[in-house]
Amino acid sequence: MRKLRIGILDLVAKCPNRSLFARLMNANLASIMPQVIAAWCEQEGHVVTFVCYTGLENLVEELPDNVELVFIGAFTEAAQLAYALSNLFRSRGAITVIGGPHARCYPQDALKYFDYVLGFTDKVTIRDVLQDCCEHRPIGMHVAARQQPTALPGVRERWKFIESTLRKAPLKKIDLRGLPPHQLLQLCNPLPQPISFPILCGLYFGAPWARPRHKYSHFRGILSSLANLETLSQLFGHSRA
Ligand code: B12
Repeated sequence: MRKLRIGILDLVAKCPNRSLFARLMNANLASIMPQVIAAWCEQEGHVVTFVCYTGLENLVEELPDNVELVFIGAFTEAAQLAYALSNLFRSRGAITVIGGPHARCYPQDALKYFDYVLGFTDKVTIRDVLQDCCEHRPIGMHVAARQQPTALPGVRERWKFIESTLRKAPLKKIDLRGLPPHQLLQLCNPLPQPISFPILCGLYFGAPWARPRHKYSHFRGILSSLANLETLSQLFGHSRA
């Protein structure tokens, strides 16, 4: 397979927003799947540029002009922005893919604006898109795995992409660095954590709400949590000790 230049956009915001709330909070709403897809694309040998759009970035400048394939993750709130971006990248010669809540809820609408619309997405789905990677216009191609992925890359594999998003989240950054590993574990307990719950869950557990109901999944989940925690304690805990 030829090496592709890939752009991945996680649309947390639907438009520019420089409010204090957006600066402090928006990066906490980042999704896990764009990071997962970035890691899978790199594992397939492609070159990835990853951007979590929180409303502060200049989107036109953030992705290189010459990306050949663009993945966009969007809620329906940001669907209009996603469609406009798809149009822009297509006009520059790129192939575009949408995934996430909007693509799951309204695939028929999204198909009018994207080459690929993804439902459930696992590594095989991504590999299929990477191998096909061609125009599907005027109506895109709907691609979906039969079920949710049974495993997701952990913190170590996703770290490059997590880190670029963490830099945009001043509150959470303080949370993480001040805490020893056993408190990190408590934070990972899926109880309400007003500021850092969503991204912490994604970060440590690989989105526990997304785990498949499988007889070994709990055990596997614990193992992967421990691996993620070990990585995090290496990254944060030991440097403080
Ligand atoms: C956890 C959660 C949150 C968390 C984390 C959100 C996040 N950024 O990840 C928090 C609390 C922050 C949140 C906030 C909101 N949420 Co919410 N949330 C959920 C919930 C419960 C689970 C989603 C999840 O992470 N699943 C785990 C992942 C791994 O699985 P998945 O979502 O099914 O995704 C699969 C595919 O869609 C695909 N995929 C997912 N993302 C991407 C990205 C790309 C690029 C690709 C190719 C594929 C892909 O791969 C996955 C594996 O198969 C869902 C309800 C549900 N049960 O699905 C609602 C849900 C997604 N949320 C919803 C809404 C409306 C919101 C808010 C807009 C609410 C609000 N008014 O503020 C905000 C928006 C936040 C933002 N801008 O980012 C709606 C979305 C509806 C829509 N059409 O957009 C849902 C469906 C709930 C509902 N039924 O109304 N949410």
